[in-house]
Amino acid sequence: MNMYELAKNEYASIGIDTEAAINCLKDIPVSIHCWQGDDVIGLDGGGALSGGIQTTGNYPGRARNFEELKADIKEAFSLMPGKKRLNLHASYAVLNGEQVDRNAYRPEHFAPWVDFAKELGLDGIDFNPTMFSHKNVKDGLTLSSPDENIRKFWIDHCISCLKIAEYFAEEFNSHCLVNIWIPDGFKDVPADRLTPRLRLKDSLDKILACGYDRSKVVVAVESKVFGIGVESYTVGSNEFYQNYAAKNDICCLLDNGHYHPLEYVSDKIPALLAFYDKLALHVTRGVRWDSDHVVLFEDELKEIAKEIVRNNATDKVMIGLDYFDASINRLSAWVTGQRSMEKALLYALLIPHEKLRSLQDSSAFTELMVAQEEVKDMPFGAVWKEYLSREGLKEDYLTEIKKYESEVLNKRV
Ligand code: RNT
Ligand code: ZN
Repeated sequence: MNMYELAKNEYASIGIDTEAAINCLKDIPVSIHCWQGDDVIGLDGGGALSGGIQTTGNYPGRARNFEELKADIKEAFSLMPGKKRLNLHASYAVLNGEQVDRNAYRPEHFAPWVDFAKELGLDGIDFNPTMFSHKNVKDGLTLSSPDENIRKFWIDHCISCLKIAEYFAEEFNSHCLVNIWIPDGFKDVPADRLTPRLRLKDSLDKILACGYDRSKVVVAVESKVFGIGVESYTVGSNEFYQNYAAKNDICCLLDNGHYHPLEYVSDKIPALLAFYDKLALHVTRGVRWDSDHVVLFEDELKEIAKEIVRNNATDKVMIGLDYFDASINRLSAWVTGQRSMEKALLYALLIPHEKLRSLQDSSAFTELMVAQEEVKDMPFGAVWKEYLSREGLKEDYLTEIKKYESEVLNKRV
């Protein structure tokens, strides 16, 4: 018997069907962010990265244009198992020299991305208005700015993004998630915490009132605890957006770097599933703060995956990735993070949740602790390797990436 057969038998002895787990995993879509490839710079010349987020490191080979970014995405995606979606920011518009600002972007500016995503056989495209790295981020504010013209510009940007999202949804016959994140906040103690939030609320109302097709486009709002340079106050806080989303029948997007380090998104997922049909994630890895390190196969990632799987929420939780590391090979960063997410989902699919749940419900906490520890010793690695091989992949991706580095990335000087 090979390793997989042995593992299959061992999992069967605890009531787990590894074939069913593998079949389920390959159909769970993961939305992969385009912005790991170019350090969140974008293609529209908006300006240096701003908004309290930062990419650090200077590893050679950053994609500097659309062609390079496409080539890197193609290479990286070819090493990722499972069903993939592409997550684009509006700043990745392909403008071909046209003088058009973000409040007037049109579907045609993203048609080359649609062609590319189809060429790669992707499941769909998700989208994000880009309300940072632009001259109209005035005094750090966008949708909550006291300047009406600034607010109007960003409202129009979001509305244009909703139209583009409808186009994506139609092209792929699959929903498009539009995630609204703004950097708005204050460095130091505010004199008024309410009015900026009322302005944000009004801006969101105006955006949602544009009449987008709710059967195609899913709108989410992403909260945050703080950003660099805006440490004292964030307009789009967790409470603000959760209430806004609930009252307006839209979605919350939870980025696990956006809470106090002792607050866990794995605990927030089931809290929201009690109230929402859908919710979205930005899976990241914060090291002491919202540092957006590459996602690794760690405890909190496993807990997040467990909450998705054991609550039968693989079609309710829209999984997206959000990290950017410029200190290591960017393709390796991409693949390592995506594979970690896939691993965590597989790990969660191989847990006897019903049995554990019944131990909890019968207050058999001694048995529950022992059983949960036993799961950790199961031959997970053999099932992971089998999944990769069925996806036409090997465990080793670094050899291929190093080859690409020497043949392609190192020539970008
Ligand atoms: C910033 C948010 C936001 C961005 C991306 C680029 O803290 O996490 O989601 O990282 O939109
Ligand atoms: Zn995020």
